Amino acid sequence: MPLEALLFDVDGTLADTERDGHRPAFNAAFREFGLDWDWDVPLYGKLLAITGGKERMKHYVDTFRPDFDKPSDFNDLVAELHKAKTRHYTAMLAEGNVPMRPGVKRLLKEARAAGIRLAVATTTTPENVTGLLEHSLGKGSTEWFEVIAAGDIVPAKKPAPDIYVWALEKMGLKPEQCLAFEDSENGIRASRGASLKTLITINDYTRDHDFSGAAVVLSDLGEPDAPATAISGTWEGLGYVTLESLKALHRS
Ligand code: XBP
Ligand code: MG
Repeated sequence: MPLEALLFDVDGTLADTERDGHRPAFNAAFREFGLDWDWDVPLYGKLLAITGGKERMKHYVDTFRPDFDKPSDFNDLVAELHKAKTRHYTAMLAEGNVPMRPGVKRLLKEARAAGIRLAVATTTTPENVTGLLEHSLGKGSTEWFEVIAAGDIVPAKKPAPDIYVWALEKMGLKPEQCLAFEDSENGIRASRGASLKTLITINDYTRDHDFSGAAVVLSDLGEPDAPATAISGTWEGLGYVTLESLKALHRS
């Protein structure tokens, strides 16, 4: 079956959003609410095991803050905190300080020009996706993506395959017609769970993750003047990921 579509994770894959984006946005929300919660870089790495911001905050309280006296409306507090966090995060995006990872824009443009269909499958909140696309990829780039599957649209977040299954159904595609792009173990468990061939680009938080089942694990997508390196699997491309090299990976 020919390659018809590319499905992209967002956080860690399109852009390095977690350490200097989501993390400080959570901390700003905690301060706003007068909480003494503070997520430093190593702690946030541990918390990333739980996908979804609301789920992550609940996990933090249960695991790291047994001293916290949960109010009876704890779920509402978490929802309000998450709204504040999203406000802080999208304000950061609007400043345009969260760049796309190497090769992302180049590859998306190449795929688009060749009529390859594009989609997003992510755990993060929908407005975070559009904010990142519009401010970091370019105005109007949200329209490049036929489907943006995000956030609470499916109740079971990654590593459940549901978000990918939802996107495939919406596009009327079989997994064999697509490639997925991920950066994390929870991400590849979701994409492989939906039977998608998956290309991994690692980042500082995910380099030691278990990427069993990946078609290839790369440092990044690379650029002509800054080639990607293969972490595992063979990569016979030009040194950077092109549509032609993706088609070869898809056939293999
Ligand atoms: C991303 C997530 C999200 C973000 C924060 O995972 O797990 O929770 O960290 O965004 P993936 P929200 O890259 O696998 O999609 O606070 O909006 O959830
Ligand atoms: Mg990710």
